[in-house]
Amino acid sequence: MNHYHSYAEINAFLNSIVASNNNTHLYKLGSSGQGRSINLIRFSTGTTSSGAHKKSIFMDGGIHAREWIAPAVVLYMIDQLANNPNSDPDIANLMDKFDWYLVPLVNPDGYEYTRSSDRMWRKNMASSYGTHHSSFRGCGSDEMGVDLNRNFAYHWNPANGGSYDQCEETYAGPHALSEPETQAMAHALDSVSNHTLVYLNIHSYGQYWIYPWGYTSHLPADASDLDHLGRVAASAIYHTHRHRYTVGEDTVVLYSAAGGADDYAKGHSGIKYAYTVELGDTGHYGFILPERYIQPSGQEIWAGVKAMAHELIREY
Ligand code: 0X9
Ligand code: ZN
Repeated sequence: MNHYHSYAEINAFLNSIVASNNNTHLYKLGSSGQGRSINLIRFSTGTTSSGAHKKSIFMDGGIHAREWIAPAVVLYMIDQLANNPNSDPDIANLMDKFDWYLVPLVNPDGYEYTRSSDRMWRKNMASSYGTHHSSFRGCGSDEMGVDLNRNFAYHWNPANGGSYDQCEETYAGPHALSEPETQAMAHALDSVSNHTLVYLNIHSYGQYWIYPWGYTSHLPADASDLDHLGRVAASAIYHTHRHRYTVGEDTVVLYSAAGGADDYAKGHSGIKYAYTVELGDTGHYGFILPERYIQPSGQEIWAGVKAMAHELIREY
């Protein structure tokens, strides 16, 4: 929990948990463009007494390659659920109350590329999409790829905060869900949505806890519910290491951008509490956050998630 790990190390960690923990299961959601597995670990102590799925919380990290703290924080939460290192009775309770779904690395190809070649890479590693758009001019071998957080199928629109140009950082892809990584995530979200209350799409940086819509400044009808639960999380985060997270709607707090995972989870899958979480810091280190920040980031986000879970127990 003090290092940023390779794709292979992350998989070895997941496999070791599943081998030694009866309540866990590893699912392969799909394969990346370069053939790496996109893995989900589920923690579940079983169905409800009537045989139904428990309410679930779904979290993922690493959709953007360079945001290394995001997969690290998801791995921190996986470690807390699997090993409960401080023997916290609260974790046993939350394990029993919810099913937990965690995907530590949505974009393994891009992540490995940031480790080997270009630390600031954001997109996946899709090869050239050729001449599908008239502005195609060709770009260098390290300028391909699709911004996976512009590629989801809910009001997908490259002109809204993305780009039609595959050489750009926010290239939205040739069409919605053109990428194997977004297909895998969309399918997973759709599969669990009828019993899933919360979806967190974890990024860095800026310290924001934000909610749909990203494609429009119109608020969802239940925005006050999302705002309230976001503030519960932000308050628990603040009381951990005194870091302030800004809560609000995507376009109000950040900017307008269509095709995001949060919009898909809420608008298409129907998961009520869909958020984008931008971890620390606020810009001093930015994406290149030193490893000593992994533990405090994990601690504060896990505190936020646990507070959110408790609030939901009161309400559902
Ligand atoms: O632009 C993004 O994809 C996210 N910020 S980042 O700096 N990590 O790239 C924010 C996404 C917010 N959600 C939507 N616009 N739907
Ligand atoms: Zn991001």
